[in-house]
Amino acid sequence: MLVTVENGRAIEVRGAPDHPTTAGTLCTKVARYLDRTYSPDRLRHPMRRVGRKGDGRFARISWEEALGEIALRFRQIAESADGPQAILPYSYAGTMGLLQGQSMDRRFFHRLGASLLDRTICASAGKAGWGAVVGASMGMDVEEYANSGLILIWGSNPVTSNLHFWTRAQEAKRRGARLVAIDPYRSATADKCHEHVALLPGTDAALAFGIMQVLIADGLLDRDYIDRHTIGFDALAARAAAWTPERTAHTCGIAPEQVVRLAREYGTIRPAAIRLNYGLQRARGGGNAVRAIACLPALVGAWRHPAGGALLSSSGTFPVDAAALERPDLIRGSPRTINMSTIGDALTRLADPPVRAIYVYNSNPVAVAPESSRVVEGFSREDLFCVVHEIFRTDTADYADILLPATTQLEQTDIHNSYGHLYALANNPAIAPLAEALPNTEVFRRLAARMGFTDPCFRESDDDLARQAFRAGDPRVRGIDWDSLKADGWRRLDLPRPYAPFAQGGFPTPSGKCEFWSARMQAAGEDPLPDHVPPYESAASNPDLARRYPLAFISPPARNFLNSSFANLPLSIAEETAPRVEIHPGDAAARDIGDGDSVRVFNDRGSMLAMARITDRARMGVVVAPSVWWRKLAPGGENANALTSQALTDLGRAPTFYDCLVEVAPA
Ligand SMILES: Nc1nc2c(c(=O)[nH]1)N[C@H]1C(S)=C(S)[C@@H](COP(=O)(O)OP(=O)(O)OC[C@H]3O[C@@H](n4cnc5c(=O)[nH]c(N)nc54)[C@H](O)[C@@H]3O)O[C@H]1N2
Ligand SMILES: Nc1nc2c(c(=O)[nH]1)N[C@H]1C(S)=C(S)[C@@H](COP(=O)(O)OP(=O)(O)OC[C@H]3O[C@@H](n4cnc5c(=O)[nH]c(N)nc54)[C@H](O)[C@@H]3O)O[C@H]1N2
Ligand SMILES: [Mo]
Repeated sequence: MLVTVENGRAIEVRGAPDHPTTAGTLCTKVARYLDRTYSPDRLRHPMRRVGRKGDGRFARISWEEALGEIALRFRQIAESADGPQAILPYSYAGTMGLLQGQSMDRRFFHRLGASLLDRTICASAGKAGWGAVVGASMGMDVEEYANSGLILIWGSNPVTSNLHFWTRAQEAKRRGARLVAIDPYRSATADKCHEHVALLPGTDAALAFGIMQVLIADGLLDRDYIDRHTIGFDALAARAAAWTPERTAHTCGIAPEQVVRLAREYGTIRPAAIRLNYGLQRARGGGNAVRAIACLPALVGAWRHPAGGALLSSSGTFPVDAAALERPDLIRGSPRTINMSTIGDALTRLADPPVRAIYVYNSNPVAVAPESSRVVEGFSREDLFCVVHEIFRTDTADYADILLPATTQLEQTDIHNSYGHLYALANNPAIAPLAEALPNTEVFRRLAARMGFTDPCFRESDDDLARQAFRAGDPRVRGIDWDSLKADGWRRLDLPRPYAPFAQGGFPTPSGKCEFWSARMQAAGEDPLPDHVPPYESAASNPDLARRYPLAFISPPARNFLNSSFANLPLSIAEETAPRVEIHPGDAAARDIGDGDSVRVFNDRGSMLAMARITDRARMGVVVAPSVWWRKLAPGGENANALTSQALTDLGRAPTFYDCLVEVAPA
């Protein structure tokens, strides 16, 4: 992103035209970054709560007072019988920069002996499933999709959430490639594909096995690749044999012919690429679904070609030196780990000792974490000392005892890896921090000093930290040093071009092969093979619940929001109009719901109000609520997470946002 500055004020942001992946284009939401940065709603100085928790009434204090109070309370808790693990950090995707996201903050909480946070809220099910088969978060170079012959866009809505991949997919389409979307919802992406496979949520592993069954039955395998570069083919084939097109189609709620056609295309069109993404791993069987899909490219030898194979995340291609940035060696004692995805339960019932202080930064859990009623109950505890470091007064900020102002990306230094492309990036500050806002690294530096943490690592500057971000000596970062990165902005990892990571095998697994059958999983007490793990909540897996709540509810990202970020900007809200729930004409008629009606969406966990949009984009039996709205800006004061549950995925301890049954009624 290039920023034009005049007299100290940023006046324009645009994509860097010479950056190969993004090529001059900012996505819809980030193109509004100036509105965000200069919003009149920015937090400008530290504040202390004056009203009741949740009221959002605050009075200005100085940084000295704010840090003094935090240090005092942390010290009191650390010295109490509960000890420092009664303190919990809570952070995720506000910025995913390596400095502002995972450096001085981690060092601080490690040295303090605070509870560790299991950061599972987005991607850990898919990461575990992919890792079991492929070994690391690596895959195709996103730029190569332009040369693919077939692209399966699986559990992914790139028009909304992955624009720079979508550019490549369109380029491939212009060159004659076939595009298939696999998604319960006819998203803006599915609309533009040649075929849309509208399977039921949480049935992706069944579809992957159905494809395997046809590939095997029709002899569409790359036997040579399988023999040389994989483990466990016979066992996998035995499991796939049960997934006939009929059984697969029945489980997925699609036609058997569609399964057969998809498999034959996948087995014959070259190069065949899969862009799987995180939408498909937000159901109970999400880990195993990714695991089953990760087997497909090896079965047909798709990895042989740079434009074949698959990509979930490229983050594991970057040799990030987490040990240097985060300093786990500083950890005091052996603190427990708390899963961020079940923060509602952690704050209200499960934790012993109880969580007595929480420090939230880079996250808005009151809006984004599942089962809001529990999350709100937890944050409402008068005995919970709550610090929130934020750019805006979010739903979570309303519950803060101490509220601290944060800088935006334009005002801070950072170094980034990526989970989509292969370039390391420098984030140079374009403008000075607004008012009294401070970056995360600086706040933790100052807090460390207040707490008397004397290790020199707490005095390192952002430049010092950035120099340690990647493992020096790793060939992939050859030629990438912080000073030249700062000057150039970005640089591709030192990888061959074209990049075909597994053309000759060499998978980063213990065996060096693609592991259909995994000894590691077996040793961990898991199934050594992938399997279809049905949803917690679906008509097939829980018919009793489905009688009361017959509709599957999914709440994927709205185009104009970034999770709950940007969801307070007037322009972004205007584009999204209002919280809406898309419902099939048949489901709407059965409930006497008209287009534009106000409806209540509800289950045993809670309810939200939304505007009904009647459309066959939602398949029968599935309703779709683009998210994540701020609760306090939504009519009724609830968002989609009033409905979602804290149940976790099969692998990776991740949330099951899209595994959720509801009913809809006129409000
Ligand atoms: N505009 C915008 N862009 C974003 C974000 C945002 O909030 N807004 N968020 C960013 C972040 S943090 C992430 S993790 C990514 C998320 O982006 P993606 O990884 O693309 O994931 P989702 O958007 O959650 O879901 C993608 C598609 O999966 C579908 N889906 C839901 N359930 C299932 C299922 O069981 N099976 C299958 N096959 N499909 C299913 C949804 O209908 C949706 O169209 O996007 C990033 N980009
Ligand atoms: N129902 C439903 N729930 C979901 C999802 C969904 O699809 N449906 N998506 C899930 C996914 S994929 C994810 S990744 C999570 C994301 O959830 P979060 O990680 O909570 O992401 P955001 O909602 O964007 O909130 C990030 C907050 O960090 C603040 N912030 C930004 N930069 C900085 C900074 O430099 N310093 C500090 N201190 N603060 C900063 C922003 O102002 C923002 O309020 O939500 C999950 N929740
Ligand atoms: Mo995410």
